[in-house]
Amino acid sequence: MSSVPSSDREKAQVLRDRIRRYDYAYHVLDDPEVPDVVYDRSVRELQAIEAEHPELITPDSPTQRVGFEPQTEFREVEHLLPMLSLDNVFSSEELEDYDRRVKERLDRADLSVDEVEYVAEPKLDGAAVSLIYEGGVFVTGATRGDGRQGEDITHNLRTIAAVPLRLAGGREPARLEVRGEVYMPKEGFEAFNEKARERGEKTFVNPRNAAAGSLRQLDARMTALRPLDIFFYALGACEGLEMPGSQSELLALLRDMGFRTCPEAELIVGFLGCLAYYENILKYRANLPYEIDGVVYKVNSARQQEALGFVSRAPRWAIAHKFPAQEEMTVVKNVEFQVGRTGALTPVARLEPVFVGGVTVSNATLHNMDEVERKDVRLGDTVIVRRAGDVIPEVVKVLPDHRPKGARRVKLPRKCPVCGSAVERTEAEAVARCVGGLYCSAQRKEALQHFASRKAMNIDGLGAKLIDQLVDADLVRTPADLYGLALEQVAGLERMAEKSAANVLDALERSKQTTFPRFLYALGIREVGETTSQALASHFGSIAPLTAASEADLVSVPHVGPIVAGHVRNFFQEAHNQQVIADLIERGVHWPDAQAPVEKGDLPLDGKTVVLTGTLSAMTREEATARLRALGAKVTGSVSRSTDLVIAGENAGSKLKKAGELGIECWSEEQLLVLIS
Ligand code: 5U1
Repeated sequence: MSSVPSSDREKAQVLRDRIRRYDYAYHVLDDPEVPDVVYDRSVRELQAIEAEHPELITPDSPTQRVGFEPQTEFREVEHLLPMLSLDNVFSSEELEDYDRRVKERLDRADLSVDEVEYVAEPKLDGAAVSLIYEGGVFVTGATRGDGRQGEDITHNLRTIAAVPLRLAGGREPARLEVRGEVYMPKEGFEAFNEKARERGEKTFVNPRNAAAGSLRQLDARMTALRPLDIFFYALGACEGLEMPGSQSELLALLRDMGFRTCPEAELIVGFLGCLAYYENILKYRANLPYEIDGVVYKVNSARQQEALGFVSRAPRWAIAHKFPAQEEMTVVKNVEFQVGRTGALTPVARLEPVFVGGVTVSNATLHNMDEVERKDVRLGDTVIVRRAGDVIPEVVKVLPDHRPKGARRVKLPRKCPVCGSAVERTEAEAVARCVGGLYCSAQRKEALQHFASRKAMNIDGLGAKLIDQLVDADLVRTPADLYGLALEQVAGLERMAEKSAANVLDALERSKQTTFPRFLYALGIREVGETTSQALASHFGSIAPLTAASEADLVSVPHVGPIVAGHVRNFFQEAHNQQVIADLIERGVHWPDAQAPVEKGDLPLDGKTVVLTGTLSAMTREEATARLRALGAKVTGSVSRSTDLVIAGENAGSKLKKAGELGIECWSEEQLLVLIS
């Protein structure tokens, strides 16, 4: 007789069922039944009972996900039914051909249809796996391998919370083989790499390698630390369960049994339906929380699938429609340095042109010298470049086996490549800077572009090209020179019609009437964005007291910390900057002093797009998001050119870095707290 009191036995059973129900709601329905703390409490309660009565532990208990004994090898396992692969199409023409061939074959099999029904879903960039359930319990899981035989990764698959250890709905078919794709969500991938970087450990090149690498761990405790997830999409062998009559019913059955399926899966009709689905997913791709490399279409009807059959290992009833490759191989011809508005030198790889992500790429950013050194990029190296969406192309990694003999390392120039001034790189900063300031024409051009931009002086028609011409012709050295331009000077520039020149001069004239915050923002003081400009303007009311303010005065302004105060102070102490301001005012730039106080109901972050990154200490992300929204902000997940402000907590990584590269204003958590208070 067991010594376990029946109340504990029953309690353990109730808890296990409850936790499975919570898991189902969370992973399959995407609709958590209870908050995380309640879930954790139930798991801890079950763990406590099992610790007291180990004989109550069952292999399918939700507490038994991570084994403690590392494996010594990966056993080979034979799939009950072969794992299929997919043929690909790369264009709408090829897709149309495929759909036509499907219709012709169905015709020949006396299953004529006007249009074929397909189930479409994104094609995940992960690792395909096959799981066997016996009597409703998960017993073996394997990689795809060669399609017939894979490696036993049961111990690692058990650690993935979305893998049911027992089928839902009390189903207990004799044997079931379920197929799906393990993936690492983008956010988890970035966070994982960021941590690895901080610890000086190896990073993963992409989420696919991250998923595959994580599944090939001998110690499941390592896999358990990786943020893995899974979508299921197919059945292999199926004993004791009737196979559904269509792919859409199959997906519904999988969900019923507790398997997570892709929420983007859709039933569509015909070639045009496929194409519309493809276009839509392609557009939506950047917003999906996981990486995909195309979409998969599967003929919906099982009867039609059977009639279509297979060619070698690929079914004729399914096809992958691949997106243009986002990564390609090419050669680094040279590395040059671009100089930005703040003098930052950005190393840029000049590449052998290569078609990637749908465009020809001949330049890729290397971000900064730390990055060049970490990736060990040398001249003549063969590299992988990546262009995802409209993100600036970047060098992902070097292929060392392709390195030519004597490939030269990249050296940070000691002199600015544009103006010849010294280049400085402080210990604390990854960024190297030209110290030439506005003497440097590259910085001057960038500063003038910023000055003329929409949120600054808003000078219509004064774009990058015209500014380049004006600076190169030495007609403009400072922003004040813009207001001294004569019509003949502008009209005399190459490809500039008199009418366009007159329009630019009109726009310059109109821009003279501005506001104090816009004027401050237009000056391009380091780390002084729109919000800080607004705060400085409200606090000081006019230019004279701001120019005379000490750092102590400045830090008393909301959003201004010691670093920003230092930048503001240094800017106004510089005689050259004082002269430019005096010249601008003399040439007619003006604004009503003492800005009207913010009207009641006007929110301080109205219309601003804000991104939170890193770990906040005073509140959760959700609270911070709610507070920011209450201040009028739109809170988004990723940094782009349309981001106005990034708020960085502890250990902020790639998003903060990107914000820096794009010149986006960044605040600490303290600055946010000041605004809230
Ligand atoms: N989304 C999805 N990926 N994928 C891969 N569905 C899908 N189906 C596959 C494969 C190899 O094979 C089916 C034909 C079973």
